[in-house]
Amino acid sequence: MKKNMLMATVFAASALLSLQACKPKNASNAVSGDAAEKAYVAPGKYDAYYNFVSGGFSGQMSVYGLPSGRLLRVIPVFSVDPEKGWGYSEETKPMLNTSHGMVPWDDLHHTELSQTNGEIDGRWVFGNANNTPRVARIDLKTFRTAEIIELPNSAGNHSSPFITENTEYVVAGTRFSVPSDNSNGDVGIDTYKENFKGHLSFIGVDKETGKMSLTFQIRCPGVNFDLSHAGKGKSHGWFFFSCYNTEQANTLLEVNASQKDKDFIMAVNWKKAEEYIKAGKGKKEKVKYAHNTYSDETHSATSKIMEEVLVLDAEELKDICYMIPCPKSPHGCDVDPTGEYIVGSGKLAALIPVFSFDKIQKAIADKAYDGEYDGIPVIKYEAALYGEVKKPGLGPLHTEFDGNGNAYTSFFVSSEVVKWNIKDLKVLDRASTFYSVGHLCIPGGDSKKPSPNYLIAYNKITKDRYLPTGPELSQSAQIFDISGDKMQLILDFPTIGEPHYAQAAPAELISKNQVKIFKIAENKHKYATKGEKESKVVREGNQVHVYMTSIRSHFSPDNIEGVKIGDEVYFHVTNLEQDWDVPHGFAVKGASNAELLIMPGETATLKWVPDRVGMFPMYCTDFCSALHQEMQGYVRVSPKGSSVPLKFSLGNTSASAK
Ligand code: RUQ
Ligand code: CUA
Repeated sequence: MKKNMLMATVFAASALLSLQACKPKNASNAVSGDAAEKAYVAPGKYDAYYNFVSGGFSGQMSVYGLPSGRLLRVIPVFSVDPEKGWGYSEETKPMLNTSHGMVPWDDLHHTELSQTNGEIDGRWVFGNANNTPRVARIDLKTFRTAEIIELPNSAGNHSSPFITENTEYVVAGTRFSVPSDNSNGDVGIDTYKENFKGHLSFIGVDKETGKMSLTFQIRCPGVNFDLSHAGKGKSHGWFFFSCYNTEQANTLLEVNASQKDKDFIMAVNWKKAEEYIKAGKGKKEKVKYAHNTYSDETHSATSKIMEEVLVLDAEELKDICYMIPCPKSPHGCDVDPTGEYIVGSGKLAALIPVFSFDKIQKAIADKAYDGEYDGIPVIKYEAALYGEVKKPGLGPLHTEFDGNGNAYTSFFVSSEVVKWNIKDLKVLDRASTFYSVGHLCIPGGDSKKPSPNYLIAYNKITKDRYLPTGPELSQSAQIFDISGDKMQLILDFPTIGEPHYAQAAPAELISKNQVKIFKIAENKHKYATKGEKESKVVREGNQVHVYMTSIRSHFSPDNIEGVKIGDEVYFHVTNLEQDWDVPHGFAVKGASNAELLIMPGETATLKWVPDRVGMFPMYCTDFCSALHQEMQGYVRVSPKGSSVPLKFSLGNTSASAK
């Protein structure tokens, strides 16, 4: 009997959610005449914005130009990338180190650009790893991942990497609550309510260098933290997190975590938390997490295992966290440019609640509470609520803002974007997406100063939108012109991986700071070879170090003999070029690592363990000049114990050819 009821609920829930791909009407004529012109960027012309798009299960971040939708770059972050040697070169392997050892893949959901005074400053972009909890910082001078920090006490770092208005902190809330790392994790899964905790991590960011450090964590009740955003302006000093599974279920969450009419948005007073840290209220706990940094001077990464974290307990310190009831399984949690309005998007709700920061403050002062949730005060819904947007659509997920008093919310189930006015909560416009839309992006849309020309919708399921490509079809982004009263679809473009959140910044903010080459004179790599004359091959026991240079169009040396079975060969290749956009590549037959792609002035190392006797060609993989195809050489491998002496040369014509 009980089982039947359970199954009935399962069917009801899945019936609702399988409405996931309703095909909008008028799909074919949704684009009007002048659309192409609006998205057109002529050959040789630049786009107006950089768009940083999360790659989801690709673990990378991709960069597109807006409004053209042209793909400019894929930045390797948490996943190995053979194209760029990321995670394969000896220099970059430490970047993917974790307390579990090397984890060569992750699931990157959100991108967040650094801010100064609540405005995008074009210095760094952050990304989160949703599987093995990590946060990465990408340097926008080089478009390379500069730092990755792992998060202890966490599992599934989803509500991350959201930042405060001066990039004081990058914040990360755990999606899965788990027993804390220094407690016994070998407990029954059904002891969720007693043993599972949710942790929020506050990662400090150095103002000058961007260097991250895990400043403190807040221990919270066991729930699933889903998304978050920082307060800004008047609400600077606060953070807001959506939570689901406040039922604290440990199985069949589809049903068991959809029981309550309302879950919560948790408001966190992080300035207060800082005071408690200063007052010594944090407890040091033994944990283990990796902190990896990449240096543009040594062109190498180092990984350090950290062993301690400062933890504040939200239940003990009653005035840092407050729960605000929010219908129903909230996902997105977005703060408008003024910092006054906090929008919660309940995946199963038929309305959008808008909370008021002023009212939340008053409710706290008046203690307008509805009891506690696991020791955290619960503010009365009405006491925090500014108002509700009625009948906006089905399955609201995320909201962005245009800075002109309007909000745009995505609806997964009804496949549309809905524009509404924040003050009077009236729906102003709706536009179909093709099909199930997730995140939205307006350039600067979560800052104090959006630039509201375009809105991009990132869609999950594209069905018949593009030419079919077997069982898996491309995910899709769609650009809407939002400069007028009505949203106008102007372009579809396919994306890499599965896009979740994305952000965009005016192009000139970033393009003016680009590093074009690394100065060879400043190369501090241990194995750098700064001129062809210094190139050499050195044996140290069974290790053979090749100090190699590359320049159009040869390697030095390009003939190597005397390598034997049992040797480990390290090719340390320095690219001697000092011109923009002249990388050289390097590959050797049979290597179990990917190629190297070496930028001008940089040194990179390929480790190769030859497995058989014979002749092994090596070559440049990047078409660098008219004689690129000639950029090649040989390594001779002899048997173990052979007496062939170690020899290396460039331009020596052999005896037989004379
Ligand atoms: S998610 S589609 Cu940010 Cu991972 Cu909402
Ligand atoms: Cu160097 Cu091709």
